[in-house]
This record gives sequence, structure tokens and C-alpha cells, in this order.
Amino acid sequence: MTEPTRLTNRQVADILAGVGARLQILDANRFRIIAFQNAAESIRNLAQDINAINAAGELKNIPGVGKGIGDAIHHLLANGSDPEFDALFEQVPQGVVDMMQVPDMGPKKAKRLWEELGIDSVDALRTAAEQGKLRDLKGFGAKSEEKILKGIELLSTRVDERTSIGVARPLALGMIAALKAALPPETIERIEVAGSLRRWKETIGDVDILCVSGQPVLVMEAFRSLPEVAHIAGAGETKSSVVLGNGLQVDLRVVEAKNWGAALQYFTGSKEHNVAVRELALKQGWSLNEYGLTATGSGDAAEGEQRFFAEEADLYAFLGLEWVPPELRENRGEVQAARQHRLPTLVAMGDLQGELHGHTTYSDGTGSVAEMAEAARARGYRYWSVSDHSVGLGIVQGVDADKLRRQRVEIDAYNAHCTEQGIDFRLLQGSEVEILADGALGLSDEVMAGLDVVVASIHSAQRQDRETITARCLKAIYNPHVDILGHPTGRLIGSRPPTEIDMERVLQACRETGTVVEINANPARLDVNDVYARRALELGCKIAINCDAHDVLGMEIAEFGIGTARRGWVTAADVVNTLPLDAMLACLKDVQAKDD
Ligand code: DGT
Ligand code: CA
Ligand code: CA
Ligand code: ZN
Repeated sequence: MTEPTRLTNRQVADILAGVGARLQILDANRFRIIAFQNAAESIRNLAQDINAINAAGELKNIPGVGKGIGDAIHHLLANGSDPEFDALFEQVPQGVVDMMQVPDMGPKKAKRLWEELGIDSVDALRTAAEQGKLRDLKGFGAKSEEKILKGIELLSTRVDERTSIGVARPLALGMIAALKAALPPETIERIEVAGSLRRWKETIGDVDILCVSGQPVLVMEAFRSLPEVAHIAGAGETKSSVVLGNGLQVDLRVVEAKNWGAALQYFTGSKEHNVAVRELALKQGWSLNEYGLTATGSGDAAEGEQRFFAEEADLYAFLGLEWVPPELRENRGEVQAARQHRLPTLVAMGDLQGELHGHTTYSDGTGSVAEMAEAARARGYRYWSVSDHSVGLGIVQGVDADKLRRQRVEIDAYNAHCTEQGIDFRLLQGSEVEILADGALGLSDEVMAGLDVVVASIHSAQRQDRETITARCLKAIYNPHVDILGHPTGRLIGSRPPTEIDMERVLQACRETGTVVEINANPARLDVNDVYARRALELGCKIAINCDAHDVLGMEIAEFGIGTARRGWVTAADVVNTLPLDAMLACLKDVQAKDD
């Protein structure tokens, strides 16, 4: 007998989600549906290998996995398939499940279209709508056909349910600028993004914008007429929702100036933070909503008495809280810290003195050494480290000892030019050394010893199991020449899950050896993420925030690294590249001490 193929976490999650979707279409018990959905989500986000958990008999300890589903997963992993699941997949075609992805198309509608008209794919749905065949169905009309076609069009341009902050932020800021430009001056008194975007979450469900204006109707009309708008999902006098060409929804609300503080607080969220603040207000005898505070009568103020706040900070102050930076508003201890007036002073864009990870034409970058240096200088940086890929990275032609020698000449020449001109800037020579599959490095110790900064990263064999990839990474961390661990989990948000690496052990080894942990600012990576960054600090690690730029515009994404760092409670003192050059270099691994 042949062994069944080993299922990955993602495959198991996909199967469970597929079962959940089919149960939805078949109108099964609601709790059973939710159980499958929760188990799928939980396994999708799991760091450990599900097969290992199964082998240890610990499936039931996975959050969201109960006894019933645990047993089913056990059989699934043992046999590679499950007869009951197979029957469900056979009964309801994947195409019908896919139809539920079309906006406004719930399981009930999908089921009726499938059963009554035999429509069993998104393509068949499009054809039927185009041919006007849906209107024959009770409850469907020409309008719903139009809506469905619009929805399918949006679906095809939509990559993921959530949008990368790297995409959403420039879009939102561009719309705000265009809105201001489209209206007579001073029509808009204040305007700001709220929601997850203001909190710098790595992905955005929808964009929330708030503004103050004496002419809300005018603002609403201008907003809905912006060129980016593909579909108007809601049009009110003070609130509109639009969907952009890429499927991203944007909500705009107009509020009164006297309510601005409370509204901005409310719509910035997170929901969890707001619940905590609202509970605190209640204890003080006030109920909190998006307009302000209303006395409940349980405190000193008379029941029904209202308080409005033009500024958010005034609201927080009224409740005895320090103003909480939006990035911290996740109910991760910030409310208590704000009460005790011990919120950290978070790292900010202006703190960065330089960067320690970026590429040039010596590997896969498109800017020359001098062009990248000029871009760094234009940002006000005092140093920038050239860290091209080492050999060992498959498709990319990396640098070897020979190429590094030639590059050093170029770097020295640029630095000599700076000295001559009295320019306070220094190019450093580094490398992004490949951590090979067995933990060996893409450059010899001798060559690395001659470099100013060494970043070590993994780009290949990322599917190794937890033990193997962790041991591989630890080997690099314990190398005395490795200064920084680059994008430690290897994830690409929305397209590649993190490796199975044991970050707890990795971070402990970084602390022990003085290896700096990178926050890679690329919005597709944001690696380490906010949670690991905070854990790194707790363990006593140092952080570097790097753009990993591959062209001259590649340094403009630094703000996403800063946003992630701030969400991880990172202060300037925790970040090595906020230090002046000499102090920064002194902070990197002390090779001398290591060799003793
Ligand atoms: P997203 O859009 O999924 O990336 O995340 P958010 O945080 O932007 O969430 P969203 O757009 O649903 O709502 C924006 C903010 O409005 C949210 O962070 C808190 C507030 N909010 C929305 N719905 C509720 C609610 O039911 N209760 C409370 N307390 N706040 C809410
Ligand atoms: Ca939102
Ligand atoms: Ca929203
Ligand atoms: Zn890189």
C-alpha cells in the first residue's frame, strides 16, 4: 500500500472551509457550520505542523477544534481523505461554493440558482445574467442581474478579502487629496482616515474616512464621483460607501465639529479597544458613543447630561487616560498603561538615521550603488548599507568575494567623495547572506569578517519542518559575523504563509547572541510582525527597521515598518538604526568578544 500524501496545514484548512461552505449551502445546523469555519481559520493561522500535533495526540488543544472535528482531522491525516467530506464535495460542486464569493450572493441564493437553474459556476452565472435568464426566478429581476454582473467584475480584480496596507493607504490618501481638490476651498474643515488604516494594521478590511464640513451633501456627491469609484454601495446625506476598482470599500462619514473627538475615537477602533474604553467610562458614570459621553446617573453628573469633545485627546483626558496612539489601540494593555500614564514614546519616522538592508545592481536591485546612496541621502539618512544577495540564492545572481571586492572600491570612492564635499553620510558595505538549506551561509566567515554589516535571511527551502528550519536559522544566528536576522518568518502577506519556524527559540537566540531582529518594512512582508516585535523587546532583543529597497523609490515604504514597530510598542531606543553611525556600529555583534 502506498502512504497517503501528507496534508499541509493549508490543505487541511481548505478542506475544512470547503466542508463549512457546503454545509452552508445545504442549510445545515448553524453551529456545525461555524465549527468548521472556526477550525479552518485556526489551522490556517497555526505555526506548528498539524501532522506533528496529530502525532502528539493534541489536535483537541488547537483553539476552535473540538472533539468531533478533531477526530475527523485525525482520520483525514491518516488516510489522506475522509468519505463523509468526499461525499459533500461530490454533492456540491466547487463552482457553487465559488458563487458565494460574489458580493450579495449568500448560500441561499447560490443554492436556488444551482437547484432551480442548474447554474454551477461563476462563469455560468455570468452567462445566465448576461442572457437575462435570472429574472425568471422568483425574487430576481433585471436589477439583480446587473448587480451580479458588477459583483463578478469586482471579484475578478479582487486578490484577497483584505487589502494590503501598502495598497490601501496610498489609495485612501489619494482620494482624500482628490476630494479636497474637487471642492471649493474650506468646504472640508477636517478630514482623516480612521479604522484599521489609522491603526496601521497590515491588512485593511475597508477604509474609514471621517470629515467635518458645513456642506455634507456637496462632500458626499464629490466623494461618490471620484474616478477610482467603481460601484456605489451606499449613498446617504452624511455617509457614503463606495467600492473601488480593486474591490476595496471606502466609507466616508461627515460629522459635526463638536463631535469630532468622539467620532474619531469611535471609528478608529479597534472594537476591542473601544469596548475597554467604554467599560471604563461606564464605571465613571458615562456611556460613550460616537457623539460623546452621556451621564448614566450613576456618577456625579445628572442623568442625560452630555459632554462633547472636539479633540480626541480631550475625551481620553476626561476619562483619566493619556492619549493613546492609534497603533496601540488593540486592547493589548494600552488602556491600563494610559491610566497609569506610562505609555511608551513610540519610534517615529524622523528617528531613523539610516538603513542596514538594501540592494543594488550588484544583485537584483535596479539602482547603482551611487544612485541608492543619493536616494538615502535625499531622505536625510546618515548611512545606508549596501547588502546585496550573496551567492546561493538560485535565480538571483548573487555577490561572491570577487564581486564584493569590486563593489568595495565603488563604495570607498563614494565615501571619499562625501568626505571631500563635507557631506555627513557614509555608505556601508554589507551583504544579505543566504542561509542555505543546511544552515551554512552563502559567504565564508573570512569574507563576512570584512563586511560592515551582515544580514542573514532565508529565501529557499521554506517548507522545511519546524525543527529543521529552526535549527537552520539558529546556526546562522550563532555565527559571530551575522549581525541581523532578515525578514525572519519569510511570509508574503496574502500569498505565502510564514515558515514553520519556532520564533520563540529564534528570538531567545537573538537576545543571547546580540543578533538584531529585522522589521522588514516592505508592506508585503512586515516581517517580523507587530506581535513578534513586541515579544522581541520583552526578551531584550534589538530591532532594525529596513526597507530592503531594490530601487531608488524602495525607501519610501519605511513608514510601513515604522507603523508595524509602533504597533509592537517599539521605542526609538529599541531600534539600532535610530543611532548615529558609530554608536550603531558599536551596537552590532562584537566579533572580537565572540572570538575570545
Ligand atoms: P477592518 O475594516 O476590518 O480592517 O477593521 P476596522 O477596525 O477598520 O473595522 P470597521 O471598519 O468594521 O470599523 C471601524 C471602527 O468602527 C472599528 O475599529 C470600531 C468601530 N466600530 C465599528 N463597528 C463597531 C461596533 O459594533 N461596536 C464598536 N464598539 N465599535 C465599532
Ligand atoms: Ca475599516
Ligand atoms: Ca468600515
Ligand atoms: Zn533583501
